[in-house]
Amino acid sequence: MIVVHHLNNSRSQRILWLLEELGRDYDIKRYQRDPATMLAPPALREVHPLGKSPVITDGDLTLAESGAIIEYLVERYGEGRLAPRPGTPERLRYTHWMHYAEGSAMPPLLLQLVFGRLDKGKMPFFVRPVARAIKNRVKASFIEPRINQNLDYMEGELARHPWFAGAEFTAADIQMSFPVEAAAARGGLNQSRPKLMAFLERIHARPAYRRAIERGGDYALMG
Ligand SMILES: N[C@@H](CCC(=O)N[C@@H](CS)C(=O)NCC(=O)O)C(=O)O
Repeated sequence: MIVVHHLNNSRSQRILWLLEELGRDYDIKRYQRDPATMLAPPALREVHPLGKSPVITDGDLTLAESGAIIEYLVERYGEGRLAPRPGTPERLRYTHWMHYAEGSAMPPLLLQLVFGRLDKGKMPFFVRPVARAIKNRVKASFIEPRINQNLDYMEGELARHPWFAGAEFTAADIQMSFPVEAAAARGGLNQSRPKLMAFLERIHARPAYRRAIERGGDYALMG
């Protein structure tokens, strides 16, 4: 049986969604973030040394990293679904987005989250204005331009075809859902980028997406 080690409000929601799309049976083992630090509990390190979510176990296999998990599940259980045929331009785009999601789109969104909290923690009162000034400067000069560059790129690609890999919905759209949702939550994505907003509407309307939310529980994006 496939077990998804699922942290609340996290990337592992994508794995539940994929398994629902594939119609596979699976179990969920739940972990809760520390409410103060938002970090995963130490119990996740007993499953995998990185202690992050998602991780799946499937028989003797333990696998971490969303992109690797998605590729494994599609290859092992997809029966040709949710991935374009190898050797096609669509397949190359599928591979591109599968890596781009975590390799390029997520890092500035994570920095946005970290710097957003820079002036919120405990600190002497006279340090707070300095922390706020550093935060605003890094956000304006480094983080936000990179988020916008990524959003412009994604918007442009979705203007060429409805899904990230081409005309058909694939597992690359599941992998890309997290950065697009994170950008809507904290990266300034709004109706000024209508293709990305339409993408969000279409994925949220998918029955498998909704079933995954029902099984997974709360899903408000953090990082
Ligand atoms: N690139 C990894 C990122 C994994 C990751 O950072 N997961 C977050 C949840 S969205 C996590 O476990 N955070 C808790 C922590 O770092 O303790 C993937 O896509 O699987």
